[in-house]
Amino acid sequence: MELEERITKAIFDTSHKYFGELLHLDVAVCGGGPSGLITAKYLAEKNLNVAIFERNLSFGGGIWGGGMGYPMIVIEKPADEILREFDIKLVPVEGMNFYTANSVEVPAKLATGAINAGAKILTGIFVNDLVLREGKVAGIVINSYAIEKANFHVDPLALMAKYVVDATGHEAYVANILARKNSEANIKIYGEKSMWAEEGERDLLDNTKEIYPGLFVTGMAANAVYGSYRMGAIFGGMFLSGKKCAEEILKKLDKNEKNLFR
Ligand code: 48H
Repeated sequence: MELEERITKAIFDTSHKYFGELLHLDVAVCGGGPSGLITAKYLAEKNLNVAIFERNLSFGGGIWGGGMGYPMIVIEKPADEILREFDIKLVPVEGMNFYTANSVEVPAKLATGAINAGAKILTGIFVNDLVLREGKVAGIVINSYAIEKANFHVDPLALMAKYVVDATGHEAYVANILARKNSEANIKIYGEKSMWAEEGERDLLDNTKEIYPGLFVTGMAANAVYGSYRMGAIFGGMFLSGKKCAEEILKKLDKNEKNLFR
């Protein structure tokens, strides 16, 4: 066999196995920004089969650019505790209840944490729809983002999941799809408001929840669904929201397993 052939075969064979493991996920996380990476880490470390689907070729969402291109983000307490778990360096800001962190180090280490915990990250994959079963979200519909961008009529593929997380940021893409295509779901999307950092950060935790059986929202998507404020380059809420989302899913999984064996 020529080397070229062996390279192709190695990629085909391993990809076949890799995709095979995604056919029935415990949790499908849509979007690989901070909230999605954190949700995935805390779920994967409980030995769940978790994958993140990110349309871009890189994960990290809105962190890389820091604040208007200055390579720093702000993290307020108590979210710093989460960053310490990912070994991210924090610089205290004098007289303030917050820290700065480097906007390149943060996404790199969040992704490392999620991958080391066992989560898979698929990039270049666009979540374009949901699978529904009897009033519950039961999976995601995916396509190559390159195909979507080229506007080719190529049918997507579907993956089943016990829970789906909308971590698509400002667009709340997945929740919007559910609302727009399925009027019987009766989901109202309020849309994000202008900037009010304190209120936006505060609301984020309350807004992080299951919005429809099987579908959770986290991060900016949660505020977009429930009509709360944007907050600029302060990210503590995103980290806390990602962790809360994982905890809520764990509670539900725990309850369902108990019901199963009752
Ligand atoms: C696959 C998709 C799809 C899709 C989108 O924007 P993000 O960083 O989102 P969060 O909520 O984790 O963090 C928000 C934060 O970055 C932010 O924007 C803040 C704090 N803004 C405040 C302000 O005032 O502006 O990441 C979402 C990710 C991105 O990487 C998208 O490419 C991806 O989701 N994505 N991936 N399928 N349909 N839609």
